[in-house]
Amino acid sequence: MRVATLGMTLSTKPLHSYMDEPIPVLAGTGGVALGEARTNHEGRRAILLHKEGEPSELIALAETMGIKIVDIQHQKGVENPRTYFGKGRLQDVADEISSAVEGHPWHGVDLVIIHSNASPGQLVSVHEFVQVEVWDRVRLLLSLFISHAGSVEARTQVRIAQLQADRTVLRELVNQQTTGERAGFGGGGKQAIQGVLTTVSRELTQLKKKQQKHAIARKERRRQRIKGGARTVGLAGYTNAGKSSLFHALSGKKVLVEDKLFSTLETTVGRMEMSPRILLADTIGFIDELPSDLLDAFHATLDESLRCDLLLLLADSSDETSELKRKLSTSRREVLDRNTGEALHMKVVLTKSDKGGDIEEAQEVVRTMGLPDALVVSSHIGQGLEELRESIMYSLYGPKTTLIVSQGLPGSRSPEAYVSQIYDLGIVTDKIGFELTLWCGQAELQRLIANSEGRVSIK
Ligand SMILES: Nc1nc2c(ncn2[C@@H]2O[C@H](COP(=O)(O)OP(=O)(O)OP(=O)(O)O)[C@@H](O)[C@H]2O)c(=O)[nH]1
Ligand SMILES: [Mg+2]
Repeated sequence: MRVATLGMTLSTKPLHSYMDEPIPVLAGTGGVALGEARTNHEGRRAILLHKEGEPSELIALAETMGIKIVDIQHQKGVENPRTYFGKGRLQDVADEISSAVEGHPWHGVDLVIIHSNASPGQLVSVHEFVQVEVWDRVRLLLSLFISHAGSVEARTQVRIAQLQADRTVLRELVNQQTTGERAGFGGGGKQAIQGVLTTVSRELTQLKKKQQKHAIARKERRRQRIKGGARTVGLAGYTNAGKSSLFHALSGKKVLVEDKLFSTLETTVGRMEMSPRILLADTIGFIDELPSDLLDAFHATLDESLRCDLLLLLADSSDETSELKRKLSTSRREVLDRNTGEALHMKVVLTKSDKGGDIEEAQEVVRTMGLPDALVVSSHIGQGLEELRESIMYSLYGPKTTLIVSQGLPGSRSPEAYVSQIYDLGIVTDKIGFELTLWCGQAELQRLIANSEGRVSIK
């Protein structure tokens, strides 16, 4: 069913069987979708409405999806909570879009992006003026997540976030009709929106059940790992900090690495090379001002990475000082706010040391933020990785232990059997005859010694 309202088309069609189809975009014109779903934004041209703050990150986010920001319109100081920009200025933007002929930089613009997080009312009002699709920062992120979501779990998460955002705009439309703000909007239009709202709510309920199942499965996998004596190391940090690259360098497991924001949307767990008892978790990155309901959609996946024995908080050492500070404080806040219920053991890792950033300066930023001294690494050229491995081991197991397996004593098991058990128990770094030096958990160590009939002792 389709109902034309305000130049928008509400469609109830795509709200089912989302798993095997490209995710339909209900969020579109002022948050309300237009007929066919659009998940590929490559080649689109957009105007950015900007009031304050640095726009480069949002431009990079748009570029990640292949959207070109052809112009930035600034309007400082105008307070119009209804329309974001002043009405006159919005009308100018609308006129320019509609009259741009071939050769004009605005020719082909079919998207207006609001630089900040807008209210549903602002989205609807701005759309009313410009008559092309309107996104705010949240909708830009949602569209980006949709185009990057590869797995069923990621798509479920993103779809939930998207429907929740759509619901707020739909409610605003219903509200405007009820209060009579929206003239010429017949009862049929209202019914249609309410119909979509009902379908959205129904789909949300189903998706949340599905998400719950994914979360339970994750929890169970985690429980099994812990039971098996594994220790976990989570990688966290601002988007594009180099998490997946470090994960790959330490685990050898292939994950998506791209010079794009939000390449990774879900948690991947892999074993640390040569230390299979240590599990690493790569996960979605953080970004400033991500509304909490949007991040909440990712909480199951984030939790899997953040509930760990050791958290590595990554930051790009080649970023400008102010950028580094901003990204680190956002990441730290997100990590701490997530309140995983477990004491976080955290290390800061400055990445991309081969890029020629000012490492001393970066270290100073870390220090002034009251964070522990950072380790410095390059996943590309391997710099600092050995020190990082050692430091991970030390955090997880404390100092190394040297064990001696005695050969002369009688017992039900051979010395070789104990040696092999020691290899299973921890990470052996040296072996001279029956003397083995290793990293391993104290509880496991005490158990081995107690059950060794006096054969195994600490040097
Ligand atoms: N020069 C250099 N580039 C690096 C290094 N590590 C990562 N990069 C680059 O930085 C970009 C982002 O790397 P990723 O590993 O995908 O970063 P991420 O934190 O996983 O990013 P998201 O998943 O998008 O949040 C890619 O272009 C990488 O090639 C490094 O040690 N040196
Ligand atoms: Mg990644």
